[in-house]
Amino acid sequence: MYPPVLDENYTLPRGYVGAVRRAGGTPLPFPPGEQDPDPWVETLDGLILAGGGDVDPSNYLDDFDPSMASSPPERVNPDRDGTELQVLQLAMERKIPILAICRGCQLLNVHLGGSLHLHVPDQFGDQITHGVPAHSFGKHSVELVSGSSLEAKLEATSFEIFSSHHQAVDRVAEGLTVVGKAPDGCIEAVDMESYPWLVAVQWHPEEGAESDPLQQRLFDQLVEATRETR
Ligand SMILES: [Mn+2]
Repeated sequence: MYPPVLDENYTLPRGYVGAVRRAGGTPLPFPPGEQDPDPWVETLDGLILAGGGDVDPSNYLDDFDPSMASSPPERVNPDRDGTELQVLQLAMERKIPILAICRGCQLLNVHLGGSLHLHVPDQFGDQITHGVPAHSFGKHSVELVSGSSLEAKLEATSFEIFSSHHQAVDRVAEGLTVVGKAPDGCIEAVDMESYPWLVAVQWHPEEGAESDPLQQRLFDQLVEATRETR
C-alpha cells in the first residue's frame, strides 16, 4: 500500500485489486511501517510490489544531494522503503512468485545492488512521455528483447503501456538482465533468470489491465505461478 503521504490514508489504486481478482487471486494489501513483516510474508503465495513514490536515493547513493537532479525525489517514505525491502528479502528467500511494478521494479534493482536515474528527463530528454508522478499517466511503447522470458510470457514484442515515473533503472544489479526498453532507451523491464518466477516492469500493467488482455495476462500468470509453487 501507499503510505499516508499525500493525505491521511493508506491507499492502494483499485487497478491492483481488480487485476488480482480477475486473475482468480485474493488481494491482501499491506500497509507500510510494519517492523516485523515475517509472519505476514509467511501467509503469502505471491508478492506484488506496487507503484508509488520514489525510493530514497540514500539506498543506492552514498553521496546523494538534491542538486544532483533537476527535480528532487518525490513522496520518499522511509517506512515504505524499510518494510518493502524486508518483505522483498523474505519473499525471495521463500522463492515465491514476484510481480514488481514501477517503484517495485526500481526497488528490486536497488535491493540487489543496482542504482537508479534520479530524474528520467535529465537522462533521456522529454521526447517520450514517461509521466511525472503526481501528474496523469503518460503512454509510450515498449520493445521487449526477442527471445526473453517476458516476451514468452506475454507472447508479444512491442506494445503500448501506461507510464508514470521519473526515476528508472540506471546501473543494472548483478543477476538481473534488461528485457525491455522504451524508444528512448529507458529500461522498462528486467528479468532475473535464476529466480523461479519473477516479472519486473517499469510501466503500470494494473492501469490498463481491465481493458487490455495483454496487461491482465501478467496478473493471470502470477496467480497461476502461485498455484504451481504452492
Ligand atoms: Mn516509462
